[in-house]
Amino acid sequence: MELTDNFRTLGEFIIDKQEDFQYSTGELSRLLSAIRLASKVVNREVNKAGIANIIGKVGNQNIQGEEQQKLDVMANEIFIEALSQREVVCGIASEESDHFIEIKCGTNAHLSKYVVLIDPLDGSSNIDVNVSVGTIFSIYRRVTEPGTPVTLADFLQKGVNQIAAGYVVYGSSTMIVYTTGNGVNGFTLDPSLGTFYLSHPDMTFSKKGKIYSINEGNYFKFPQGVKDYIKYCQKEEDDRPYTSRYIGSLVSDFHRNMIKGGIYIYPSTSQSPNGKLRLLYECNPMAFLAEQAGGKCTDGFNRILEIQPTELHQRVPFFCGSFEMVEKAEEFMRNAAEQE
Ligand code: P6P
Repeated sequence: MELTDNFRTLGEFIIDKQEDFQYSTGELSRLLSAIRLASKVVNREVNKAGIANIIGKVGNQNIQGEEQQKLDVMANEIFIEALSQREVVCGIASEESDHFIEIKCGTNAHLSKYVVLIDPLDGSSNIDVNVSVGTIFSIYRRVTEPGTPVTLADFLQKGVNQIAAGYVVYGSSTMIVYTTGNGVNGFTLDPSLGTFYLSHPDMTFSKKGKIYSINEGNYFKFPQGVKDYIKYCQKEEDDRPYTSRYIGSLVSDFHRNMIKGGIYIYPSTSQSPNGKLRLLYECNPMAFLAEQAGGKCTDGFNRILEIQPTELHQRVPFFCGSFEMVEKAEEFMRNAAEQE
C-alpha cells in the first residue's frame, strides 16, 4: 500500500472524532485505542496459529455448549486484559464468559461510564481451515451510578443505546470497521508498521444487492417465509437469480455484503426457534453498523435495535444487509405468517 498523506491513522481519526462527543473526556478514545491494541495482538496470534500449534480445542465448552478453540480463550483474555488495564470500562460481557466481569473497583475503572460486550473470536470454528474470523464489540454507557457496582442492567440495554460498535476482520488483510453513530469507517492494518490506516471511509450498503448469505443446509428447518425468500432469490426473473455466498463467519459475510451489496440471514429453525446468533454481542453491534451504513436489520419482523434484552446470551433471528433486500425478505415472512 503506497502511503500518502490521505491515509489517516486510526489513532488520528479517533482523536479527530473525539469532538463529536459532547462533554468528551477522552474515555471513549482511550477505549477504542484499547480495542485497537488488542486487535493487533489477536491478529498476531491468529496469523501464526498454524505454526504455533495453538489450533485445536482446549477441551472445554463455553456457555453456548460450543467447543472452545484455544484462540477463542486467548482472544478473550487479550481483549479483557487490554480493556481492564486501561481502566476505561467498568464491566465486560463476553461470549466466552458465562457472567459479566466487573472491572475491579478501587481503581479508576469503577468510575468509568462505559461497559463493553464482545464476541472475541466469532467464527472460530473456521480457524483450523484458515478461513477468516472476526471480533465483534459493542459499547454502552452504564445505566447505574459510577462508583457503584456494575449490574446486569448495564448490559441488558436496547441496541439503540449503543455509543459505538464495530468488528475486526482477520482476513487476507486485517481491518477494524466501526461506528460511533456518525457513519461507518474501515481501517486496514499495515503489518509492517503495526498501524491501521483509513482505507474505507464512509462505508455504505447499496440499497439493492445480488448476494444472499444463509446456511441452506438447514432449508427444511426454516420457516416457510425464509423458504419462499430463498426460492425468490433463485428464480430466473428481473435481476435474479442472485448469487449464494456463505462463509460461515458472520463478520466476513457481513463485510463482503456491505462492500458488494447483499443480505445475511440466520433465521429461526425448527430446532432453534430463536436462531443461533446472540443479540447482545453479535446482532446489536452488526445492526448498528448496518443502519449507520444505510442498511436494515430485523428479526424478520421487528427492528433488532429496538429489542429489549432479557438475558446476556439470548439468541435472536437475524436478517441484515441491503435495505431493499431485507424489506423483501420481511415481506415473505409477513405473507407466510398471515397464511398460517
Ligand atoms: P452455521 C459462527 O459460529 C457463527 O456464530 C457466525 O459467525 C456464522 O455466520 C454462523 O455462526 C455459522 O453458523 O450454523 O451456519 O455453521
